[in-house]
Amino acid sequence: MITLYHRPKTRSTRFIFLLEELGAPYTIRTVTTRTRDGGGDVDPANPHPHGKVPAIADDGVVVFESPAIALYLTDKFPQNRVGPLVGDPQRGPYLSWLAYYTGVFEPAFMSKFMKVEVPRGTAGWVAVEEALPALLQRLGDGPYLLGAQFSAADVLYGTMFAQFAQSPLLPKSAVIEEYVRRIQARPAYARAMAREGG
Ligand SMILES: N[C@@H](CCC(=O)N[C@@H](CS)C(=O)NCC(=O)O)C(=O)O
Repeated sequence: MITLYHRPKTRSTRFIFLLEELGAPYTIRTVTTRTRDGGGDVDPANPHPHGKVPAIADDGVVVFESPAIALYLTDKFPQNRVGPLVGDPQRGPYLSWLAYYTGVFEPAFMSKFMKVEVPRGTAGWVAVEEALPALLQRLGDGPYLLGAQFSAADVLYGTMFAQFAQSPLLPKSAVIEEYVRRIQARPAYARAMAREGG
């Protein structure tokens, strides 16, 4: 049984969405975390090394970091084909876009938010002006990041785009708007919103 360590309206919400897509048995353990305004406490019940969410525990095996959790869950629950398995030609693109999410995409947006220039040749990520077109090209071909097949990569990027739809960090884009609509129209997304407790 999977336990999801969760705080409403955070990056852990998307894993309720993924677990619903997978049809996996799970329980939600709501925890506290430190917050942006300096409040909040690390919850001793949370096994994440920094007291962040998301984290999962699978009969005592702890997994943290969003791409790792996504991969762990889609490998463990392959029945609904939410992640290409070893041997599938889409496995390589799947792993790449999962890793890119926290290795490049989020840092690109965070650099922009913090008004930090991204030093070419030094930083492991790129400026958002370079990252976003790469994504939009994939999504323009769509309907999903891997083409016809919806995957857990779409859970990461789709929920991020949905969250920042109104942010000045994200340029207006019909491709993104349609992608977000497709993601939010999925029955599992509605079920997740009903369970997320925010
Ligand atoms: N790289 C992590 C980021 C996790 C993260 O920063 N989560 C935020 C909530 S959205 C958090 O728990 N913040 C509390 C803290 O920083 O202590 C992942 O993608 O899983």
